[in-house]
Amino acid sequence: MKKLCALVLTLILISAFSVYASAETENVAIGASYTVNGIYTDGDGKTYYPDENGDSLTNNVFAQSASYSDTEFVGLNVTSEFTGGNGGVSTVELDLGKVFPITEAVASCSNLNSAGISLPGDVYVTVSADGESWSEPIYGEFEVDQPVDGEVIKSIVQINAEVRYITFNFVHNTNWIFIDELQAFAGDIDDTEKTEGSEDGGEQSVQTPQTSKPATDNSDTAQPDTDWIYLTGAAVSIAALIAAIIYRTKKK
Ligand SMILES: [Ca+2]
Repeated sequence: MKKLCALVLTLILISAFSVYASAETENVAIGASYTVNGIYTDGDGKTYYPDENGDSLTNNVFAQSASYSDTEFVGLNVTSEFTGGNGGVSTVELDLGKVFPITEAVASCSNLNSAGISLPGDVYVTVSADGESWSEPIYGEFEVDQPVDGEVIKSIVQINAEVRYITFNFVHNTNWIFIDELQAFAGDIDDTEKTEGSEDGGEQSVQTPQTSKPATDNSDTAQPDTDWIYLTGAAVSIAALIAAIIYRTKKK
């Protein structure tokens, strides 16, 4: 009987911590390679607010403030050769190195209107597992409804797909967009979309998330779900520990 109880308690603890572990997400974009399209070069070949070391966007370092003088920022300009020829949309092509179950992608942007730097009018991504078959655009939402001038603001894009390549598209409101970090979080993907789309024949390795730009604020939905899983796991663990203590106390 004692062994059975110990076994049951062990299984409860293992399952609880498994739930906790699976609820975690990890930024798998750290150190990933990327290509920036939209850095401005003038007629003399001088570049402005460049990506000095070619790693600013995935070095897991964030700017200290929204100031354009912080070298963590890469400046994207609407009059750059690429962006001017791309309808006023700068892009960053991110390669994660291999396929991951990506829950969401995040772009960190300066909001410094006094210096002519504004948040993108829109941030949207397209994603691919193989670099050939791409999703429809998936739009992000800023982390706050009313971004404060002078702060760095994140745009969060819900992905929920198996992807390796993520192309961020930044639609310019004004001349300048400044980005200091891009993130891609891997974790348990919500496969609701996959289930609904299973009638397509299942040939495509990339799910095609709905092109959506929700008017309502759904940006917090994923995080509370994760929190509830974590809290449930923690509660089960605590209950199992208390039960073990009571059991041992009674045995004495
Ligand atoms: Ca950075």
